[in-house]
Amino acid sequence: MISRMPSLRKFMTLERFINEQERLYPNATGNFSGLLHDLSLAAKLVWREVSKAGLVNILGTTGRVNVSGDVVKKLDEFADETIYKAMDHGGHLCVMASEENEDILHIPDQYPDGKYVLLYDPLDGSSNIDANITIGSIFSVYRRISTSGKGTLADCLQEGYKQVAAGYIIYGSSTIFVYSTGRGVHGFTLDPTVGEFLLSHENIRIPKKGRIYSLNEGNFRNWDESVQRYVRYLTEQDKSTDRPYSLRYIGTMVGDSHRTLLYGGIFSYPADRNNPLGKLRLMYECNPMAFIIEQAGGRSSDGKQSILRVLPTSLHQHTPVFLGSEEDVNLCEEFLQGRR
Ligand code: FBP
Repeated sequence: MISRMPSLRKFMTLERFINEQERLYPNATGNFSGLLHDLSLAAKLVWREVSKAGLVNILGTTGRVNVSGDVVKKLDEFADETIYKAMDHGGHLCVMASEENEDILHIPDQYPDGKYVLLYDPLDGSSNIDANITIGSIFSVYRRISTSGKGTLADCLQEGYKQVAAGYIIYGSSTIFVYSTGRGVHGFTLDPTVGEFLLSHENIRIPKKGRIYSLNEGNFRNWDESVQRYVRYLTEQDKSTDRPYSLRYIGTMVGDSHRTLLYGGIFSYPADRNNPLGKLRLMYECNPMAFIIEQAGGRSSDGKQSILRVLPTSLHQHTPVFLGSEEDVNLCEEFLQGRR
């Protein structure tokens, strides 16, 4: 007898979930699902290299420097090529852009151009790779705005609220594929024994308020006075407002944002004297993470407005970023905007 017990949910693979979501759209062509399927394969291929990084000659640097002046790690390069190759032939995309490449990445002529655009950070948290600390990959999907043929820079430079999907893969104690298509945020944990992402976190909701703040406090002296005053406020003693908050900082945006999504609180990389526009990239890091956090009931901000409303002007532009629980980001904005 087939039991109807809820435990059957645990056999919900990412593949099956994507197909079931597609059935909710009667006019769906399968293109979008195909794109997400290819992304999940790319994630498994990157996970395979990441999980044995210490054993194969893939730690260390390539000696190259990317467009943002970061030294390119071998695993960065591997992940970049792997995601590009997994995504270039499915006929779902008309153009891609990667944090590791200065210009947009065209679809090879032998493959058809599709109606979607993919932006990705192949490996987030590069400074943590060789120390075997949590790292991740981040992706962001838009519909093309150009009509046909090869995609363009304009297809890539769309505001974050126009994303049709976004997500990340976190390579930590376990590997989790977290994404949203605008219908809630869901997480799938990789079961290496069957090579499948299985539903483990359905419809994630971020707590309204947290007790954790996450930023590189080593930059304190270089911050604007309003940011200093906000962080000082979080570290004062006052039980009635859950202060002092606890400081947690991995130095990998995916890891710090994932913890913030589950536990609440705030993650931030403010502007400072060394990074007057912040350090993190709008298109590859901040837009997709802001989409996830806002879909889960949280908030994002560049200090003035939602990250998703920031007008992109260049592929590799940076932005100050504050994201997390609604009440925490609201409070942070009060300090940043001098209302407190
Ligand atoms: P990349 O590794 O993709 O370049 O990402 C930048 C990043 O590592 C983020 O993941 C992280 O939040 C931040 O930089 C850490 O910066 P810092 O070392 O200055 O605190």
